Amino acid sequence: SKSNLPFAKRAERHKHPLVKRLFSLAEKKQSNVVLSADLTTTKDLLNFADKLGPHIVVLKTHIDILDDFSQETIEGLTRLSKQHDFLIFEDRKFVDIGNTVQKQYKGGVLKIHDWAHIVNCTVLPGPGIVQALEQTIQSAGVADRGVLILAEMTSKGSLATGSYTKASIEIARQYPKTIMGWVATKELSQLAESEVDEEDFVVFTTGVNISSKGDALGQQYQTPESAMAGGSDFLIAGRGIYAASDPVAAVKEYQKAGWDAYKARVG
Ligand code: S5P
Repeated sequence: SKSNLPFAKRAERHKHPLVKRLFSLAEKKQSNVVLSADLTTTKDLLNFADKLGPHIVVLKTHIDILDDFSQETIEGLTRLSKQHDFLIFEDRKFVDIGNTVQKQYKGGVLKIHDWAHIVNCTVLPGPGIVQALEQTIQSAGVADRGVLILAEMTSKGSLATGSYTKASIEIARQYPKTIMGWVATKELSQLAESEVDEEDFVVFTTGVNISSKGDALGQQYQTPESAMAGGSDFLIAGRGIYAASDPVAAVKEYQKAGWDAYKARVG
């Protein structure tokens, strides 16, 4: 399966420019770590982005949790993303009719499309949500934007299962120019019949933590090794890294665990 191919090979074969860049970045930095930078001040966010940036391929934000969001936040993130060569993923989890989602993506105070390379959405509203995001991306005429579908969730009792998850894969296949892959606990391509031989959707796995099994609000974790064994490509970790007593040591530990597991898989 495609998950046994090296990232360099997948970069070469892929048609999505941002997926190509993501795989190449991973090879260059020898990292498949996505930092979930759930910090609540601009100072902390930029500080962590600066310190941990060299070890990650993507920095995932929840821009609406900042106490002091301003243009400075975005300028800082953009500067650091260039300096340390990582992509920015705003974990916005769009879920609405297409018309509303376009306004949320392009406009408001956050202007997410201007600065986030990657965003995600659910397919609860049906395929129109992806069509809307695709239209915004295509009319802006930029090549380095992409979308992930939230195909599963890590929290206890999640309803993002079964036919919802299967529909996520089917909808992804309808929008290969825009959809990079999905956020899921494991590889899911096999859930829906494969239409294209060359298909290669990227699997981002969240709920990754080396030293904890979960939290008091229903979060459930797996280790980097189990995520990679399940067919994940990129590991999203938040508190396991930024809340560690030594976050730089922690990010290096996740980087090594993820990269060793990747190397073992591709042989
Ligand atoms: O199913 C999900 C999907 C996401 S994107 N479960 C998740 O936990 N997330 C996000 O990943 C969540 O919003 C948070 O930003 C991050 C997990 O953070 P951690 O501190 O538990 O590693």
